[in-house]
Amino acid sequence: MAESFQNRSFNFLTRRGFLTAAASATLASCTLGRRIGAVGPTMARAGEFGQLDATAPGGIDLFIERKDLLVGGRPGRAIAINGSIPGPVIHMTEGKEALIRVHNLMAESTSLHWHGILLPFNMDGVPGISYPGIGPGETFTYRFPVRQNGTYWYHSHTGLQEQRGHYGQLILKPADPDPVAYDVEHTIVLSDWTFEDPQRVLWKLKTQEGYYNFQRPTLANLDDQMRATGKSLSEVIGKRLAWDRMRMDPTDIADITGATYTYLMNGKAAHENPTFIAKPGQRVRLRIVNASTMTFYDVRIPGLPMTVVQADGQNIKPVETDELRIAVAETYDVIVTLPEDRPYTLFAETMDRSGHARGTLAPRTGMSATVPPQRRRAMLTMADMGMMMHGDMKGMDGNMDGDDMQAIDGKMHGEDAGHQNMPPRSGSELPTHDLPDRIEHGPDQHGPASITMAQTAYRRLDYPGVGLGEDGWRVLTYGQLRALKRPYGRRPPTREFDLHLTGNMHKYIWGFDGKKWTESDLIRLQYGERLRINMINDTMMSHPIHLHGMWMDLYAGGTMDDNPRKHTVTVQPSELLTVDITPDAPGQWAFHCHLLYHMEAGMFRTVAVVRSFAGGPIDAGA
Ligand SMILES: [Cu+2]
Repeated sequence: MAESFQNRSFNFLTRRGFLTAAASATLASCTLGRRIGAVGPTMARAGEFGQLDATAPGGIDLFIERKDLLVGGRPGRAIAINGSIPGPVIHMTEGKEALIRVHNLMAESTSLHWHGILLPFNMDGVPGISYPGIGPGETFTYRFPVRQNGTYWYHSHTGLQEQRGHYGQLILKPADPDPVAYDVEHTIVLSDWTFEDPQRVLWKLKTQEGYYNFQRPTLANLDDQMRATGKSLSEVIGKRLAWDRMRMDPTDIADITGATYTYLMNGKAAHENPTFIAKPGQRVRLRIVNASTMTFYDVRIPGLPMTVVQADGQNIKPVETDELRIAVAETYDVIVTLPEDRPYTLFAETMDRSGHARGTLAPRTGMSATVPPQRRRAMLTMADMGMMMHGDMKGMDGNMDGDDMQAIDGKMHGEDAGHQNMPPRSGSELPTHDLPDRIEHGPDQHGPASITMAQTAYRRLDYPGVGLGEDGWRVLTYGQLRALKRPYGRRPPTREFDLHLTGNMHKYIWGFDGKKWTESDLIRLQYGERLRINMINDTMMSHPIHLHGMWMDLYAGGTMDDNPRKHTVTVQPSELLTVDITPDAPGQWAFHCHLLYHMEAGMFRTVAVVRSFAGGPIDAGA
């Protein structure tokens, strides 16, 4: 039955620039790959995905199944979509209706969420919020009008399934002529893969703090630290002890590292060298999606500047840069042009410097260029701790020493805990430009579910991120993002609240305002209001925060005319980041950290867009 569905409704695109070989390979693997237990030399390779058009007549079918695939040349237990990881690139055309039948061929429940897409809430694909999920053997039909364009992606919202490859790219073609000119385009899906059972990874994180952080300073590498910092043995030991008192680690930049991860570009490991054809002089559009569960990537092409034209599917004023950090769940579109008839390395280094994904941009197949060495791992700094005291950001070496740490220690474990959150402020119109550059932390310490807390959180819009900006080349920042055209619905907010990002790394509890999802209430937004959320990151990690169903208008230092809008915003350690929202999509929506294991550990809220705060049912027909 499944076979006939498939053959009838696969619509392969022939758009120039896409590799048709990949498409036919997918058709083959879909048909053959369903044979259970295919192993050894006959096992299909990850990364052989096709192209489908969900707005073509008849719609499309997606088949979700457990499948053994060669990942980086090793057999792994994947969750494949139409036979592959990533799943097919799904195209849609703005103004048309998308029709997607998702068939669950697994013995467990699944789901499929359209990341960044505006649609009725019951089409959003989050089990327990939008619908019950897709049970074993069941088919769920998604049908929604396509109201936007740009580069997006889709993925499972069930348990840890995304870690096994349940994701793919979405390309939404604009109804009007595309303001971005290009000759060829390529899909770049970055992800992280483990051969371990993801549940076991989570268990290790919960029971052994820093399990995957083999880079932490230890007695054995005190010598290295002394050499690197030019400090004495006692200073180095003092610093180490200070971090221990803080019960954190300056190298805790990622929870999960290359110790278990294989880093993938389009399902291929670095040594498999996925190749993207680009002739000299062509304008090449790279549609980059970070479909990782936990990995931030720093993307660059040595020798080639990149012109960033889109962020999270939204056109921005073009910015030329040399490197960009892409958070989990973000997308960036860049234009590059090869000046010479030679290959260039597309290098995606992990933020924690424990590995990389890599491909090659080349005029022909079978070529490769020099792969740059991985840079040294970065250390968190005083700024990450919100310790830019007295506004004096100059004259600091950026690295904390033991005395600084003692001062912080005293502040952070003060006796003034237990206060209530500040009530939401509302009333008159709030300012929309030149917002305050910092916020002092209130008395609430958010209880035992929050172990660290910066005294002051700062705007860090021009900070490229830990480990970036010292290499002598340009790095993209949020402060550079400006919408190409003024987005709709911009007006001053009349209500605001602060939302603290909190966590306890020992117990591996992550949440908002010190509470896990299971301990929290709904966040209620009134339909049509204009609302501001000030996100304050009390933790030492960067969290990519994602709101379903509605745009977040990011305060990026511009004005209502040109601040960008995003579906996912990274909040860096000790950062104050502000977004304005118009809740224009009635229903229930997910709002969460997109680091999969943080979400699973509780950094998640349900948002309800209601007709009135006075009560009454959620009116989906509003
Ligand atoms: Cu997080």
